[in-house]
Amino acid sequence: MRLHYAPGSPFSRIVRVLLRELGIDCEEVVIAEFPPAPRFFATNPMGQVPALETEDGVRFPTRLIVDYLTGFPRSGNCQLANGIRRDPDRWQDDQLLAVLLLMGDALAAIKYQSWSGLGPVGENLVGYDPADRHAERVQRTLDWLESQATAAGFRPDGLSVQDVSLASFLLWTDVRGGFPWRGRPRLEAIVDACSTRSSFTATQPQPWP
Ligand SMILES: N[C@@H](CCC(=O)N[C@@H](CS)C(=O)NCC(=O)O)C(=O)O
Repeated sequence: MRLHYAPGSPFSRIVRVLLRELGIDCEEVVIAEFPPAPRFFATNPMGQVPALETEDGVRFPTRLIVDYLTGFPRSGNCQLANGIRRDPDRWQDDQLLAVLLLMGDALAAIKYQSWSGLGPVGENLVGYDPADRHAERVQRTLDWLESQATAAGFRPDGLSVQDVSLASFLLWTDVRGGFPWRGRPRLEAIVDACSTRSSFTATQPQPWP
């Protein structure tokens, strides 16, 4: 298996953390230029990382990679909760992960709109600023996530993919100019606990250039 990743990418970090928590051997290919060069569209037509080359094809986006990796047999000392759902009927665990990944997309959209430095190019026909809408979406989502979590995580049976995703996104905002997510004690406890794990310290985003 070969993972294409960018060192700063929070989506890539989710996958890299899971590989380490699950003890899965995988070659990691760093993509240094950002955005990935045009030739990368041949690997992922979205031109995005992460992308995981596997025996039967290239897996992307992040959700499909997570599905694949969480299906691997786990070693005895693995602390990651089994699978994405704690039981097959619990669709709410799937929903949590889906919403977390959408929140990551919204956070990235806010940051890139700001970093691009681009302003209005015409009349505003929708009557709102998409970045403001994304920011409100993220704030409401964080409130909802706080209501779904405990200080020990989103699941009672161990570190979950949902915990890893939350921490990857929020720690990324902390080193990329910030986003006001703190003040939610359960989310803070989850992120702080994740940040000290060896899987997280080994995959820290590179310093801001
Ligand atoms: N929805 C995608 C998001 C992946 C994503 O946004 N990747 C970023 C890096 S964090 C990227 O490759 N951006 C380059 C681009 O959009 O051109 C997923 O779940 O994998």
